[in-house]
Amino acid sequence: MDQKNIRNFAIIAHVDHGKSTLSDRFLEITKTIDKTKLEKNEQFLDKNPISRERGITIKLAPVKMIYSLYPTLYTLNLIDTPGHVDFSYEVSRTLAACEGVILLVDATKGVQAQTVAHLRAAKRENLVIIPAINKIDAPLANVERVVKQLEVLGFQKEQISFISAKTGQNVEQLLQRVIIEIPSPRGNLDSLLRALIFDAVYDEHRGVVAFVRIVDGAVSTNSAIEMIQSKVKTSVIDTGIFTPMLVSTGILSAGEIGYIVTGIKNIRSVRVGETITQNSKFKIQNSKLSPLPGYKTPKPMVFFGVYPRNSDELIALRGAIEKLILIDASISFHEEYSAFLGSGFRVGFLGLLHADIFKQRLQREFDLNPLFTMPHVQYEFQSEGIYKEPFMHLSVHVPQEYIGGVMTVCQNKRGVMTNMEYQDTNIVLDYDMPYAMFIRGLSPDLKSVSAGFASIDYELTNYRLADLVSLETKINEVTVDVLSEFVYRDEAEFVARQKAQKLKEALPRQQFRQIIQCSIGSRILARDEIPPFRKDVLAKMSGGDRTRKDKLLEAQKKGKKKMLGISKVEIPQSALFSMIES
Ligand SMILES: Nc1nc2c(ncn2[C@@H]2O[C@H](COP(=O)(O)OP(=O)(O)OP(=O)(O)O)[C@@H](O)[C@H]2O)c(=O)[nH]1
Ligand SMILES: [Mg+2]
Repeated sequence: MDQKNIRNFAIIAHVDHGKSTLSDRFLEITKTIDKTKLEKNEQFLDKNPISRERGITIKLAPVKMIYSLYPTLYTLNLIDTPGHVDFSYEVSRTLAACEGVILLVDATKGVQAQTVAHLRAAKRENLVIIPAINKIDAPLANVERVVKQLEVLGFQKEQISFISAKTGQNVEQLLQRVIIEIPSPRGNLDSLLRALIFDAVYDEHRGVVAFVRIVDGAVSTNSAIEMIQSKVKTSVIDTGIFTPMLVSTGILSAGEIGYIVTGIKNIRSVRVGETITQNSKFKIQNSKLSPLPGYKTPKPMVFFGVYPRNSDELIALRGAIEKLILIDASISFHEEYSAFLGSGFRVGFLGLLHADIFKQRLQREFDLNPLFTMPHVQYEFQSEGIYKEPFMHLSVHVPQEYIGGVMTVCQNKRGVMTNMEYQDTNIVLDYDMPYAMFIRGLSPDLKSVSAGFASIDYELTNYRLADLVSLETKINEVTVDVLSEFVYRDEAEFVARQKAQKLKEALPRQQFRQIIQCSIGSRILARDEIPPFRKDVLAKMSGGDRTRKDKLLEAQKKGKKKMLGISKVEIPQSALFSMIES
């Protein structure tokens, strides 16, 4: 295919603004997928069952379409992207594979945080941007307001397409704009292969399948290839295009988007952002080849302890995690041990949604329901008692009427406002805030004070000193490792009291007294106790002399003491789980 008849583009937007639905219409117009099939499977490119069920895209999805704009037949490579902030990195890598984007804005919601964030990223890549307002059919559509918001972002009304991805209104004209306005790729067909890996999936039988944009040269089945940075070498098992199913073509050349089956067994050695080149006698030239600009590798930010509820499920759990990290290189994990829960794993995710999806996959695909401990972020240990925590730059987009609530929430979450800007009827508030606020309810709190209208975007900035203390929970002087955590010093007392109280409610009585303590080092912040069952040793004695009674009581006391002294603290599993899981 002549490069000048190729267009590589993505649809970007805030979550739920209609990207996947618009993709459906494009698939229909280009007859890539049969209309009846599309009717049965809305958001056709969301192949993942969890995606389908939640109505949310979690993975970018490329598809090749053929469209005739008289008198030419064009190849349109479309990449549908996820909108949720947890998966923003999927958007950034998509952009590097394209020459242009459709920026979609929901007419009922207007410009939201990811609209602005993705627009900024597309501008950074110097892409052609086609703005489109979607859902003009919706009763709540406020097209004029959204036009104003787009004008604030630098677009002119004349540039904007007004569409309904649902009814198909004006969608074909939008597709034609892609051909007319987005430039064709300009790779060098005759030079050495350079292919940018923008995604990778794992196939149990064929190893890692790299999703690539061929920048220069060509690649074919059986070619010897090499990754420029990792130096990993292999031979191409198969190569082809997305229909969106993988269909072999045996060759891909400059300007095209497709896949390369590498046979490599470890997804971590096929890094997204890597450049693939030829591995051949051209070695000398190879070494002069510059790698293509890669992407930021996503870093796990939220960590959970993941423990089998039953120790005989440990092996199955390890196997499942190993399989899942094979297909998702952004998850980190290592083994860990808890005196109370036994062997388990520490698993790191991009965010809470990412973790939630992982949890669901364990259940669905592996029939496993392990215990997830309280989430935490990674702290940097500086020196004795001195810690740093990750900070972010947070932008909150919200209609003016909810500004008060948003400011209160952000203040309570240790946010420091750095900027406030009016964008038509919307306000954008910028904050410096600890990233850990995401695991302390930031998103739901913002939603609840804004009737669901607040939307957020964040960028990690740096690690900053944090006044953190390690709050330990002890039962009868034994530290319960899985209940200990880092808390801010000024919240420690409150958290300690809450914890002790909750534990008191969760623990059943025992034969012995149970003393609950929450402390920082030797300083006890909260103390509670659960009295023992009182075995009524005297009940069966009628009368009897005083000394005998005393003797018995003494014996019982000793028994208790013994219990206290020697018995290991045993917490019933259900009680401990209920403490951890909430
Ligand atoms: N009324 C109306 N609803 C639409 C239109 N386009 C999409 N929707 C609805 O909006 C919801 C979200 O659509 P999706 O296509 O899944 O949105 P998305 O942008 O792909 O969402 P994420 O991938 O999760 O970010 C669905 O319920 C669609 O049916 C439209 O033009 N009009
Ligand atoms: Mg989608």
